[in-house]
Amino acid sequence: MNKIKPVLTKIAALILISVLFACSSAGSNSPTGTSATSGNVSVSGAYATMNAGPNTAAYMIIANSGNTAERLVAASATDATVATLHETQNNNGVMLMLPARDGFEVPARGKVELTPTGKHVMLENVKRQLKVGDTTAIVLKFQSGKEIALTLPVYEPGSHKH
Ligand SMILES: [Cu+2]
Repeated sequence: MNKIKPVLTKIAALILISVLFACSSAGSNSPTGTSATSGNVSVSGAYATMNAGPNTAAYMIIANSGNTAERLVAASATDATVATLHETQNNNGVMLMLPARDGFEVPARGKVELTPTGKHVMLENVKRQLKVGDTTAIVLKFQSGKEIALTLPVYEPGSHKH
């Protein structure tokens, strides 16, 4: 029993590696994220990442085709207790996540990108384990009153960079 175990572990590792390769090659052909539009505001490339602990985050590009700025001021998430707007900042080499109290401005005829190293929608106290292949729903709320609902695909952290 004890002698056979390392061999089985090795085989399991080889299977795991081939599964990972299969996933990553499939991933490169699949569309990255979901999109939705409300009037002059459109969201593209939206996705969430798997939660290792109680929290995870959602990332996307928000574009504004209008002549006045829009502002993302709040979000809600079906699978999280709260969804907050956060910004990761590099403070002398220490990465800090700070609440974005004024939300995120989407400039007139411009866009804002929510990325793993910057602005993001933090999903706090996620109520279930989000796995690759799952989806999770969020709603973005803008100062103008617009709301955009998104069904986000769940990706592995770091697997989809813009
Ligand atoms: Cu955060």
